[in-house]
Amino acid sequence: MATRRITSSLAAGLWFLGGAILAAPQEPPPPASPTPAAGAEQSASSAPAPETHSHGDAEAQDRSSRNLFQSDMTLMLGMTPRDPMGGMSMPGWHIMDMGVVKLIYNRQGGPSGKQDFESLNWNMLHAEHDLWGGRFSLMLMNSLEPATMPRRGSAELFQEGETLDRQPLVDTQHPHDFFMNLSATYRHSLGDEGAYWVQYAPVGEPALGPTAFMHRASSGENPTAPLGHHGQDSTHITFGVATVGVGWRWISIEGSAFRGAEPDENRWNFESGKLDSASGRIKLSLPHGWSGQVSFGSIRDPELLFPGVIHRTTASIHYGAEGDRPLAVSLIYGRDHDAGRGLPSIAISTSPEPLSLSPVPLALEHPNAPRGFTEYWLIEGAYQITPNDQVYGRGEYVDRNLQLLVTKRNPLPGQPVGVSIVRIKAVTLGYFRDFDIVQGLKTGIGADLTSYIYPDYMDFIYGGHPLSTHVFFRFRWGKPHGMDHMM
Ligand SMILES: [Cu+2]
Repeated sequence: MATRRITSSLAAGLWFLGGAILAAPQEPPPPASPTPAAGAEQSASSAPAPETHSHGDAEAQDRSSRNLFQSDMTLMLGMTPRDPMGGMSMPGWHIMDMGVVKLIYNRQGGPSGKQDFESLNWNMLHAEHDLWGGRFSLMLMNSLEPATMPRRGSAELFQEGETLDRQPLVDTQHPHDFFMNLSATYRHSLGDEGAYWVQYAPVGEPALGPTAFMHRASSGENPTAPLGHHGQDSTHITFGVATVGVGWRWISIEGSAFRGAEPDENRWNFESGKLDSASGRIKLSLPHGWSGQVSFGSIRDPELLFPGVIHRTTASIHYGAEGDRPLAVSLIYGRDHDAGRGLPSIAISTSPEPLSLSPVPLALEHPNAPRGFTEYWLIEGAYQITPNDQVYGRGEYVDRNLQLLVTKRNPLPGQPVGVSIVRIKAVTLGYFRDFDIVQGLKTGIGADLTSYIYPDYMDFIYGGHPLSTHVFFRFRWGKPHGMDHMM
């Protein structure tokens, strides 16, 4: 099993690399404004980045040589008041390809921990063209994680969310779907400092939550999904999203209609259904690298096992989110409020079918019981000490359903369940080192360690002081359009 995964991980690398090589000659021409040469990604460049003119030479040089990677699609697609492309005209099609493969040894500590070799990976293909005085973009993002991760996903102590074989995933981060994004976006400027945008995505991200962890500069090279993923940014893979947004100078307002269900167990397929959920977001983009957002979503039946409407509220503050600085930090809060206020979302006795034939083993109590809501706090940061050395870290404080953590499975219909919420703290520290081996491919190696704090009565299931670790190689290629000065 593990050997097969290593083989498919390597195959994933080759497959993506093929894409990278194909896309390489199609790098966009440099914008008219002076930016460092594309090859200056991590080496000091003498040409200052355009937005650093007002700062000292030393700072400009520092920024162009030490900056963090981000792959925020809203920036790439121009879903921002100011155009990161700087109004550069593109009469033809411009195609950009970028991606990441991480080959990981993952060892989660304690009696509930597992160990595995796995690969986390994605590739993004982005094409854009001028249209009707604005810009039209197509985005395709894929991941081979359904083949390169264990079937249940990546072992991660205290992680919950989604299912396998109709049982909840516990201590496991689900693999991402093969289709992570497929979207069409139209952006039109309103004067020099404003814009509106519309997007339709058979697979995409509604205007809800912060930039997903894997695209954030503040995540650095951290290969792990936050424990609060399912209360903050889990809607980043949503099958069916329509979004409109408008922004002026430092503020933008966006709204989305989308399908609430989280991806199902088949990670290769395309899912469809009614756009039954809605969200709204206000984003601020402040001077000196600061940004933030608040958003609210009403999500219908996100979790298969716990039907019902979830009201999600998120708020976040970010520094260095554009990946144009050596330091990026995010503080994120998420809250999932159960519209049923934690009461059983479906009474077993109302099921029309005999229980054994019921398509879903219905939970007696929602994981949000008994308070009716769960909360998720996160602080994370990454710092580029030198152009080739990075430290990253994350601290989390999250609500978890105790019964799931203890039994690792869903209660059987009719079985009494404990409904206590337990608060878990987790802290991760990691270090990453880049090597320049192959031109055009960024290679490096990293490792991290995670430690946890939880109530003593859980020692029997998690042990005294579990420590979890990742050791990994990373390959990365390409960079987003219009961000040559940032990468
Ligand atoms: Cu995810």
